[in-house]
Amino acid sequence: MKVLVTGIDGYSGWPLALHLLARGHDVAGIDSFVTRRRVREVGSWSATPIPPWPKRQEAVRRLLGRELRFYRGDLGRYAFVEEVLRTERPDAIVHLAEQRSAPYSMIDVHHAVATQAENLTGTLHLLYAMRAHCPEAHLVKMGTMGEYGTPNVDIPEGFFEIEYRGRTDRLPFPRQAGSWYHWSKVFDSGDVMFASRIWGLRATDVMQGVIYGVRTPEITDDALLTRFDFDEVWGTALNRFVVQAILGMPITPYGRGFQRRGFIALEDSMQSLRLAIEHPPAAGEYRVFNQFDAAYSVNELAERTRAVAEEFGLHPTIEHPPDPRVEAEEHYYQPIHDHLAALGYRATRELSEVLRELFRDLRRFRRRLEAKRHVLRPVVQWRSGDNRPPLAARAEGPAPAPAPVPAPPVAADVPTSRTAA
Ligand code: USQ
Repeated sequence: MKVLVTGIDGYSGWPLALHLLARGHDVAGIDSFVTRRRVREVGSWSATPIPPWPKRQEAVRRLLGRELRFYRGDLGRYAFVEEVLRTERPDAIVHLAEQRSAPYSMIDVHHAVATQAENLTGTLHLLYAMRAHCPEAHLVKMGTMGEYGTPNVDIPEGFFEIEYRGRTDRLPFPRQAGSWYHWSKVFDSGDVMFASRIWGLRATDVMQGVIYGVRTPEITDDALLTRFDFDEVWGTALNRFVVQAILGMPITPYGRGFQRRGFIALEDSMQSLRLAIEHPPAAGEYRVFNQFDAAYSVNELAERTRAVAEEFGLHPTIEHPPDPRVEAEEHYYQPIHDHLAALGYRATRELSEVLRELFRDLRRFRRRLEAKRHVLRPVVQWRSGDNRPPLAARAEGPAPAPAPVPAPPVAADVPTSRTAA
């Protein structure tokens, strides 16, 4: 199939491109490199060194023997989106090109507005351009499990049957997102559902859990590594916990730590997206997949990380900083996830196994982690309307260490006629 991946330079976009190429699909990608810039904005970098784009493209040619077509540009420019869709006429579009960090969206009013304006604009531009140039294509839209929040009932896959005052209907399940970022995905979901209805587009809305890990089978060489963020703003829970353990810092489940989320390994997330692409819905159908493997509390993640760290001779402690977010720290959590299994999805990676792989991989990049250890500490507070001052202070890094005082020479350093001889 001919697949267009928006956000191809990102954490999931890049391994997805490799995975699809390895499976014989024809892949083109779009990116504006905005994530690279925004990670620098908060004073951080990817643990894995990410080469400039032409080198990535060249590595694909050399190691996979495949061509990867690329369009540099911003989905905020409709003329650009139209031009790419008119040229490519893809069978499927996997839309990953969105601001993906909840803490980033909570920094201040400008980051909140940028997140929602960019995410909604990009999705609407894609929907309109699809209608005009490839109405038969299938949109696989990256949403998030966080759209649902943490209701005190089971979470269905998008829709549920409800009886109210003696009448029944099949309605979208209520969304109760927990950040401006997560709300942008809720609004996107409404737009994609509506476009499918009025224009007969086919769409899969992927309610993605938290992804973890850095490796997929296609990443056979360091030149093919995907990015790995670990700072407070761009790094996700488990990825951060491993880095904390490697750096000898306490592992930080926020607050009481009983908040549960759905998690999925990077490799299995790629498998799920490919299955969605290879099994498109009917024209006019809008379907929702809850995409995660297993639910864990952040306390459980911290314990599992500590146990694997011990195997590597590390002895991290676990600390509970006050939760910078506004979220339930203990709650019911039972999402249903049957749709992908019905397409043949089977989890291939187990949490502790991926943890071991992470420790092995990341210890090689320890110096890059060390250089940025100060960006692990959480400073973006959900309750604050302006987190720029503490963020700016932290981005500058720790105060330089005072110049070392030269130590007096110890006896063995003092040349004597005997040692000098
Ligand atoms: N958390 C900690 N300690 C940390 C970091 C996070 O306890 O050091 C907690 C958070 O408070 C939260 C949970 O871990 O309860 C998950 O946070 P996260 O930063 O790992 O992930 P989140 O902000 O929810 O967002 C990530 C991705 C986002 C994706 C989402 C899926 O950044 O793009 O949409 O996971 S989901 O969580 O299912 O909404």
